[in-house]
Amino acid sequence: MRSFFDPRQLEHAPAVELHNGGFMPYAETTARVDSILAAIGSTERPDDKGEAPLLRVHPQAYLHFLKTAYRDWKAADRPGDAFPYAFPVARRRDLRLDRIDARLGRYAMDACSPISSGTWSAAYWNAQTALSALDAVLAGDPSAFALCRPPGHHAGADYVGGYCYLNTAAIAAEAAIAAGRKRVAILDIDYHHGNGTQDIFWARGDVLFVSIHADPATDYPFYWGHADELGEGEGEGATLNLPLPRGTGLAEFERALATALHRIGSYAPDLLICSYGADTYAGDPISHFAIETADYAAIAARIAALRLPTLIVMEGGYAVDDLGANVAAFLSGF
Ligand code: OKP
Ligand code: ZN
Repeated sequence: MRSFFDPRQLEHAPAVELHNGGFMPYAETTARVDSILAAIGSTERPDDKGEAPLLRVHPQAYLHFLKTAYRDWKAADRPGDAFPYAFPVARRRDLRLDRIDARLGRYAMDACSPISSGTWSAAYWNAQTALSALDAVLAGDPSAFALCRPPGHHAGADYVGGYCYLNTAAIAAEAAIAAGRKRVAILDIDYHHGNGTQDIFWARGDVLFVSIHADPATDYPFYWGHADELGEGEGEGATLNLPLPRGTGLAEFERALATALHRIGSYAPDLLICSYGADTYAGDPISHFAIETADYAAIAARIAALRLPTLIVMEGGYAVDDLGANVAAFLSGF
């Protein structure tokens, strides 16, 4: 399988995150990439397709914010990386936001996604990586792997969140539609619900969003991913959430996967995008499922049995020492 990655994705390296009331070392480290690269062998550099494919998902004002936030933070004489602290939860409208603090909160859903000096460059090349892997699939490869880092699935059209800045799966889905594909299915099997992807396609009937994740009653992102979220308007019924309890192992995961794959099969998409997180792993330091390394090959083989052209986009996975083996096992199942 062809795999894609750009070293500029490593330029995003925040020092700390706000976690359970204190600043802790940032869990979404560049060492994650080293682990994956060592296990999967060579990758190809993506082409540069510019900002047009990003703008199919994210507004220009949001991209401008991502490009300028760190510079503006430093211009305000702030230490470290840029963090938001005030959020317009009741109503968001077009206000002139002169303070960097106001802009940070306007374009964020949480305080888990600091902006560091290389965040824009990393997110930009991250998106290009997804787009070049998509090209391989559109050109006829049965599957391709985009080593996306930072992850993307918590980022909405105009908000950062959960270590995510640009929604790589959504950017790839829109690029596939622009290239003539009529129906795209996204299967998100990261431990955390992909709230950003769900939001972006909430009212869309041409993109099916199916997610298996930890029950938001116990786990981040809390406010999305409940079973009663079904989409709206044209998108009503094109969202399927399958929350599972902490402690879930392969057997229960595969029951949910069967439901997910059945729905995707009946939708009959032209393309499948799999948002793959290896944080369902038993040894993951921030998550609570019990999937083992070898299980990822079995899970992937079931997905591959759909026989759909499949783009695999990397999302989370924080057990750095075992991450490469988990990703390699998953890719081997295809
Ligand atoms: C990203 B992905 C605050 C605790 C919450 C956010 C988890 C983001 C996971 N620091 N952490 O879905 O793997
Ligand atoms: Zn996750």
